[in-house]
Amino acid sequence: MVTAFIALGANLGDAVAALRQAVVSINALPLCAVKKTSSFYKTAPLQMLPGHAPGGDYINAVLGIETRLPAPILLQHLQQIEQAAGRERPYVNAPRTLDLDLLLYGDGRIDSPQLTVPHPRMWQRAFVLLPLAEIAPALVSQDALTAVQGQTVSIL
Ligand code: PH2
Ligand code: MG
Ligand code: MG
Repeated sequence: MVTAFIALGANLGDAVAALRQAVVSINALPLCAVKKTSSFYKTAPLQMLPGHAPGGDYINAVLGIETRLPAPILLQHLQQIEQAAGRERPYVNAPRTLDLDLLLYGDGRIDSPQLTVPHPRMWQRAFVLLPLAEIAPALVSQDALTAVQGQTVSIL
């Protein structure tokens, strides 16, 4: 059994409903159980690539799950849930109905074309670190939180 953490985000359509449905769908996956759900956070879009319209505010959250699925299979299931929520990818970082990112898979390190774990940008993102610190405080140091304190996030 592996403890994994998944970041949820949406800024198109009914984002709160999409995240709530995602929690239900992830808990219903084979060999997966949701153990911890962070608060939902309202977050300003973080623009990581110049030249791309970031869209409106996001709703973000982080889940802690226990799973017996291998990480690549878990990722495939997460992508199917994104598709079911109407996810389209017209361009990088486009506004989205649902984004599910695998942050951590136990202490596993994965570097494949499909999947990088730990998520390579998680330590730059308050919208990931604050909800993660809420459900797994031992995983996020005070220094890590200080590094992202300029970013606007608030509990919904
Ligand atoms: N996701 C991105 C890009 N920027 N900003 C916020 N606030 N929340 C996100 O989930 C987010 C983002 C790419 O995945
Ligand atoms: Mg994603
Ligand atoms: Mg993402």
